[in-house]
Amino acid sequence: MFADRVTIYVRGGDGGNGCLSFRREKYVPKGGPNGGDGGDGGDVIIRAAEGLTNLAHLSHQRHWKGERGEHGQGNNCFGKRGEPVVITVPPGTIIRDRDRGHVLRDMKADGDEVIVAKGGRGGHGNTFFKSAANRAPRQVEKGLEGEERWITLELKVIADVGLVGLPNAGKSTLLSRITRAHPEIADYPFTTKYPNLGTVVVDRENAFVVADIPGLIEGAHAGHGLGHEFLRHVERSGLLVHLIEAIPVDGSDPARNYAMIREELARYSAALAERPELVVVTKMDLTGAEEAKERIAREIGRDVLSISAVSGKGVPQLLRAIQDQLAESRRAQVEAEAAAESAAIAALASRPVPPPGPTRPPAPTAEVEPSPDAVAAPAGGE
Ligand SMILES: Nc1nc2c(ncn2[C@@H]2O[C@H](COP(=O)(O)OP(=O)(O)OP(=O)(O)O)[C@@H](O)[C@H]2O)c(=O)[nH]1
Ligand SMILES: [Mg+2]
Repeated sequence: MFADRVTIYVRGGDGGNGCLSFRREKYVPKGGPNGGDGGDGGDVIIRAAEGLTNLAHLSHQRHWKGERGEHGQGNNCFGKRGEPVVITVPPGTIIRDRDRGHVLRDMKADGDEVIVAKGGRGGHGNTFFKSAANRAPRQVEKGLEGEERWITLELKVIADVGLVGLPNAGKSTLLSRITRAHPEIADYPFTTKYPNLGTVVVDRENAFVVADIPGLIEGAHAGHGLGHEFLRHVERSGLLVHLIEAIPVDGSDPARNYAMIREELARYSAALAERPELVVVTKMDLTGAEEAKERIAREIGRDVLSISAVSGKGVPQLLRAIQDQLAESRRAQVEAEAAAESAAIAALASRPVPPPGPTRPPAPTAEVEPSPDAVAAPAGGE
C-alpha cells in the first residue's frame, strides 16, 4: 500500500486539575494549603524520519491524542506531565491545517519537528494561590483542554530528477537500469500507479535521487489518467528528464507527443515547465529508431539524447548529462542565493538612519504565557 496524502485528527492531552487540599496534622493547627498543580497534557508532535517512504502507516490510525496530565495531589504533589505522542513522517511531507488551509510546517530534513497540537496546561492547586492576604485559599484551577485540529499531510517526494513522459515510454525500465529500484515494468500503459524512487550512486560523494512517476496523457490537467495527480512529486526536482518513445507502439507522432506533455506540464505549473529539461529518445534498439530520433530533434528544434534501456546504449552518456545539469543548477542556485544576500545587505546599508526621537514601546508579543508571578501576588511574603 502507498499513501501520499492522509488526513488525521490530533489532540493534545488535557492538563490535569489543580488540587484543593490543606495540611492536616496533629499539633499543627491551620496547616495551610498543600494542593499541588496538575501536570501539563502531552503534545502531539510530528517528526521527519529518514527511511520512511510514504504515509501508509498513518492511514490505519486517524486519531492521535497526547496523554492527559495527571491531577495534582495533596502534600504539594504535582501531577505527572502527559507523555507526548510522536508521529513520524518521511522528509518532504507538508503539514496543513485542514480547515484553515495554511501550512503548519514543511518537513524538509530528517529530524525536523513540529508540535501540531499542544497539550493543555495543568491547573494550579490551591497552594499556588496562597498569599499574605489569603492564607487558606480554596481557589484551584482546572486543567486546560488540549489543542485539537484536523491536519492534512501531503508527501512531496524530494527527487533531484523527475522522469516524465507518456505511459509506456520506458520510464520504469530506465529507473530499474540506473538504480536498484525494482519498479513494475510491462508493455501496457499505466503500469506505474504510484511514484517509484531510486538513487543513482555516481561515486562516494555524488548521488542523486530519481523519481519515476505514472505516465502523463492528454487532458491530464483535467484529471485524465494518473500522472497529473503525481506531478507534485517532481515539482521540486531540479531537472526533468523527458522520455519519448522513438517509434510509439500506438503509431502516434513522437514530436506531437512531446509538445503535448510540455503543454500538460505548463498547465500544471509554470514553474515546473521552466525547470531544465533533458529530452531523451528511448528504445533505440528498435529498427528505424535512428531516423526517428533525427526527425524528432528536427521537429522539436532541440538537442536530444538517446538511449536503449534494454541494451544500455547511451545510458552512461545520459547519466553524465544529468550530473552536469544538476551541477549547473546547483551552481546557479548558490549564485542566486549569494546575489539575494548581497542585495539584502546593500538595502540595509542604504536605509536612512531614523532621526533620534522618543523610543517606541515594544511591540506586543503574540502569545504570552501567564507567568505564575503575574497571578499570585505574595507582596512582601508571609
Ligand atoms: N525495445 C525496448 N523496449 C523497452 C525499452 N525500454 C522499455 N521498453 C519496454 O517498454 C514497455 C514499457 O516500459 P515501462 O518501463 O513499463 O514504461 P513506463 O514509461 O514506465 O510506463 P508507465 O508506467 O505505464 O507509464 C515495457 O514492455 C518495456 O520492456 C527499450 O529501451 N527498448
Ligand atoms: Mg512505469
